[in-house]
Amino acid sequence: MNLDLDLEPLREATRRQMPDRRWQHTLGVVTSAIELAEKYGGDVKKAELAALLHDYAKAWPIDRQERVIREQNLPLELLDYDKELWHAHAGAWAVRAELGITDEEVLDAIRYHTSGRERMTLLDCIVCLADYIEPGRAYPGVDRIRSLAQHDLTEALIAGFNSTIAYLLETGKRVFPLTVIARNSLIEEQNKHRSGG
Ligand code: DGI
Ligand code: FE
Ligand code: FE
Repeated sequence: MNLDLDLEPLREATRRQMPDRRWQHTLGVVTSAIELAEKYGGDVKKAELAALLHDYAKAWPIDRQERVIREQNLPLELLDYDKELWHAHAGAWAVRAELGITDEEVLDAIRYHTSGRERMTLLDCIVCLADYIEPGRAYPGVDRIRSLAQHDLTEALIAGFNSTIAYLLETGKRVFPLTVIARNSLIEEQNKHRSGG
């Protein structure tokens, strides 16, 4: 797909899906994703596009998100876990169906931006981490994740997943297995890297 595409109509379409607070978050994720792509040698254009679209379905009514999951044959297992996980898969479907986005790497980065997945690509990591550290984020531990992001993308993302998993444990919620798999996979990556393999 031609990534020199005009982002302006996509910006407008995305902004229309959400209240202003969520749009400001989206702009923050775009800024952080571009910075991370520049720092870690990622594809800056794909990072910008995926970040712009990552929360496309986030503000949709929850029954609409559920309907997309059921009708478009997305993983039904999602419905057994926190509703916060649904918008990522519904959004990846929607930006293809409604906006004509066909780049599979971009679609995967959107699809897995909440849960993560095994062997996350650089683009997956950039979008997921940008979501954790964008300038508008304020939660306990965000500054430590921001500072880790200055020098180690994998370490920072592990810290992000640690904070999410800790929060889910504290609040008695189920943990989507793919998040545990994503964290384990990043730790394996890190160990390989550290042992020089
Ligand atoms: O959409 P955003 O709020 O910008 O951020 P997100 O897409 O990363 O969603 C994060 C929320 O998802 C966060 O409040 C925790 C919640 N969540 C619920 N269950 C899980 C989960 N996140 C992950 N990674 N794994 C889960 O099992
Ligand atoms: Fe999200
Ligand atoms: Fe987000």
